[in-house]
Amino acid sequence: MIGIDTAGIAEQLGTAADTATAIPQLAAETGLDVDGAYAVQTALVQRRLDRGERLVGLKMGLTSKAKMVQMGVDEVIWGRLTDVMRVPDGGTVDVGDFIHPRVEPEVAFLLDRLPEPGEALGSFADAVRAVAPAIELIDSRYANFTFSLPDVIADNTSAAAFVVGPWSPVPDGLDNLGVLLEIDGRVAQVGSTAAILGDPRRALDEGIRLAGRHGVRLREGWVFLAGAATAAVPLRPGAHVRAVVERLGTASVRAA
Ligand code: 0L1
Ligand code: MG
Repeated sequence: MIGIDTAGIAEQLGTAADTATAIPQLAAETGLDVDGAYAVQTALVQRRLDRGERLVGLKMGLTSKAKMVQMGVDEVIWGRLTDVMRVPDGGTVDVGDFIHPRVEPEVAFLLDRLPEPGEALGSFADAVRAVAPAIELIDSRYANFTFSLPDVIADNTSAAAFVVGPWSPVPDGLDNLGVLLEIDGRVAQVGSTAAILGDPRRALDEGIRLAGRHGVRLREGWVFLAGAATAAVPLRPGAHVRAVVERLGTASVRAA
């Protein structure tokens, strides 16, 4: 895209994340569109890879009506996950490392071998080795957690940290499992995996298709976060967060 300072925008977003300092939205002022925003995301994630982080997965964003309404946008989006973003199940995150973190309950897939470009996608059970309950910690780098679609794509879809609970074999159905988000033992959000594009398995098709448009192939062994089953909840210091997914179990994290 002519005239867009992709590297400069990526640097601003990366510095905002590194210093936990919110910045104003960038897209309207710079004329960034969706394709340009994915180019910024690539540069932003490359900045992490250049300092030694490894790509370990892909996440889908805005996969539920609740999220689209909460954020005022209307398209499924995707972002990249690195090893440094992964927090062990039952581990601790420091709220001070983030600007205004929120948590949301998700379903994670452990990817098996996916088709080569041009090969047909086999069954979901062939593509996915295991499934797990998960928590995504999102942290928009924009002031007031407010952004346009290109803004949030450029910001790696607010990806900040994630927790994956115990892996289970792929169950027969994933499309209507109950989901709870608990904070300090109290139910904060209730939902169903049906909120994730009607069936979280669809999120994988979308991820392969949309990331493929930008030349990104999902890899064997990667974690795939299919999307949130409820709206996201602000993460306060001291909170103990649990995501419970029917038949899959629990993932948890503490906030320091
Ligand atoms: O994972 C998500 O659904 C987040 C996508 C970006 C929008 C947001 O920050 O809530
Ligand atoms: Mg999410």
